[in-house]
Amino acid sequence: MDILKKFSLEGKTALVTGGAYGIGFAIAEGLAGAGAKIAFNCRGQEHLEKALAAYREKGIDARGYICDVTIEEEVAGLVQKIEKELGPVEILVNNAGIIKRIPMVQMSVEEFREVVDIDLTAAFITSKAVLPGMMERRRGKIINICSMMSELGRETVSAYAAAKGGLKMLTRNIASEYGAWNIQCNGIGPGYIATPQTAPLRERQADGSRHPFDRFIISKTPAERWGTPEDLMGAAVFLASEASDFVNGHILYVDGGILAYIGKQP
Ligand code: NAP
Ligand code: GCO
Repeated sequence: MDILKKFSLEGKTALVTGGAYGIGFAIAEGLAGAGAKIAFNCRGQEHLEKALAAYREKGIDARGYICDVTIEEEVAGLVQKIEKELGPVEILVNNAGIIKRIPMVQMSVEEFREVVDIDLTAAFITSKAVLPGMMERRRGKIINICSMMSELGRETVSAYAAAKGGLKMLTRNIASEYGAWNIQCNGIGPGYIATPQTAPLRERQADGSRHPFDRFIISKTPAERWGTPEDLMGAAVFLASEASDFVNGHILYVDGGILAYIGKQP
């Protein structure tokens, strides 16, 4: 048996939400490397154009669309366009997300709702848009990008942790409700990854020293480094491929060992 064929995504269409840069871009690149046709979305024309150029530089003929994943009508239109241009969405990666680092007692309800809307409700919206087609074809892959905060809390990220904890359970519920249609819904839980989203946590201090949070993460990670978006490619290809057909409702943590480690003695 050619076991590598189990990891092939040849001819399958993947939608990566928020795939203009960061983790989404790297996951899309990895899926393309395994043969998938790539569709991605973001909210801004400038990000879209930069992303299309970046995909072309990588030799990837990605299709990009402007779509806000919190707006059901926009998502419905996105899926229709992709199905028309690339074919049915067989792989959905719910990656789009934001974070607001604000102490809970200072956070407004609107700010809390915005984070939950994008990081959790949007995954419900996009999954609901692709599930009927997956059910009809009796196969499909949904991958939700969870987080360390699906398991752990920390100061200032109450909305984000609530959303990512909910996303873990939405993942398990989709797996439970649609497994009978040969649809697998799993999560990837990245550790601390060097992207624009975490740039504020890695900024050099005025004296040129590392950010205290940067030093903290290094001390909490057995790998003694931040992850890169590319570290997530293999997990994404695995969960998008036939190789994971009997894996369902699982959150695969790609965190350099943070969740296993008490942390280095100061
Ligand atoms: P990022 O660099 O901030 O990228 C986020 C992406 O989401 C951008 O492409 C952004 O595009 C898009 N986006 C945000 N809101 C959107 C909306 N309403 N509709 C459509 N697109 C939207 O973040 P990242 O670090 O790559 O993180 C990607 C995912 O991984 C997020 O879900 C994040 O929570 C999760 N994660 C990140 C880390 C980490 O350490 N970086 C670790 C664990 C999990 P536009 O702004 O142009 O729309
Ligand atoms: C933070 C970070 C984290 C990461 C990621 C960790 O402020 O703690 O942004 O939330 O983004 O989610 O897995």
